[in-house]
Amino acid sequence: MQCKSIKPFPDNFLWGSASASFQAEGAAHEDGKGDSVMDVRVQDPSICNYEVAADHYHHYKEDVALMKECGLKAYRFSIAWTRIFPNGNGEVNEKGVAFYNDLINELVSAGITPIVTIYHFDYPQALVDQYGGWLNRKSIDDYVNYASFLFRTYGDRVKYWLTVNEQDHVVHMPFRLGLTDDDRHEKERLGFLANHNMCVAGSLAVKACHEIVEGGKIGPAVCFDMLYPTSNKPEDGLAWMDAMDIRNYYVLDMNVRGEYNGAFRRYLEDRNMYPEFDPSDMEIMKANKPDFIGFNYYASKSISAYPLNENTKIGDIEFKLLPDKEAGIYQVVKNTNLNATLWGWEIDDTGLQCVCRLLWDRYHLPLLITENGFGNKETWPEEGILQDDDRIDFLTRHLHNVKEAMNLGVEFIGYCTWSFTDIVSGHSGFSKRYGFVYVNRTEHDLRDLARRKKKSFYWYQETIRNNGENI
Ligand code: BGP
Repeated sequence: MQCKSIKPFPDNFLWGSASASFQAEGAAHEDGKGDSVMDVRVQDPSICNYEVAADHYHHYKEDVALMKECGLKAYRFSIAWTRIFPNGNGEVNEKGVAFYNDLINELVSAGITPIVTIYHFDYPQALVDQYGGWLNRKSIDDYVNYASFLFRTYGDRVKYWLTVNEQDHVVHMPFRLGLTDDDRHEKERLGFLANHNMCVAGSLAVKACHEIVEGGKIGPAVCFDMLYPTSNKPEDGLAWMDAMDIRNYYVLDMNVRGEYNGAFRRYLEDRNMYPEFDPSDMEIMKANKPDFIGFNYYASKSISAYPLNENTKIGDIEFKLLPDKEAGIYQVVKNTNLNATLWGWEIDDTGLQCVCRLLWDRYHLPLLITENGFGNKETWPEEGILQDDDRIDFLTRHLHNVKEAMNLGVEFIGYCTWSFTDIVSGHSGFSKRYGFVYVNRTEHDLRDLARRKKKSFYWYQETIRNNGENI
């Protein structure tokens, strides 16, 4: 709604930026680090791998100094599980432990609050080899042991923790689970089994965090696209509701309410994908609620009904990375009202306000926006600095919607842009940049990896300085 006036951001609002270990650090085989599923995946050779990335492992002091100069209040990063436990379990790698101690100390002395993601896609390959990874219940113990080790080691300085990044995506991305089988339906079934085990593991990590970290707060970091019904046809409204339950709410409903929502459960049962488990699992989830909801927001999607016809049957799915058409339920269609990034991600700042309000209404937990950003193709100009006005516009509009949601009563902990420096994109290597700071390398030419401040760096610096008054 349009309000008469708009209240400012609170003084303790965490203005942050985010990254993930495998996308930022590089040093993929240095100082005893073990392989993760991201290191061993087979990918398009035209895209860079994670060997060097933005070389944050060797540039972390410089990067933190730039964060300090920008005025960041928080930095969200993930710990590479295989730097701490190269085999996923067993022996600790002291050099890996030392790296994160140094990084955390550097942040704390720069006055920047660390927000740590325990697991962001880079699952230990050794656990896949040992017992099948997330498909096996042993994975729950190994995750909880690893998380507890982090709480004991860093919990004196780290008070904000995130359990799993984008679990709702991981379960649909077989290679991130270490699965190589070709049968996509079977992979979906296994994905939902992994989902269940991750939910139990995440809830036990919430418990451990509360027991070990004094004043610790912990929550999930899901991906939450806004979905809209494409038209006012009732069947599109119904398809939208189904899609919200089975694409968007299902992980949070397990994390926060300790339940499979009705539509999600029926969806799994109809497709023989509902996992077998002991009812005590749901008690674990119910008893260990997160303290906040972390979510990544990039885009919205438009949803239409997709009724069965003579060529389709229940269980048929078409994928575009994630399920795109679910026979008998819904399909994702292009939203002609929105512009999109070069990669087709529909840009929708209003959608962010909608998501904030939906999540607040459903769960009544404070929100931490763990990622939001604009990916673009960028090259450093011959003269002057990179004028990334599109990014400034994108972030300004999205932040304005956060401010509006706040004015309507939604509680926030903070907001992290994706990303601070350019880092490797999840699917597009170094050709898709998100940072305030340009990293001088290309897909396969490492150049000097020098850091250069883009125009948006100064915009964010000013925004933080005036606590979002310009938003
Ligand atoms: C999120 C992931 C991040 C990051 C981001 C941008 O889904 O949590 O790790 O990759 O998306 O995506 P991409 O790099 O594919 O543009």
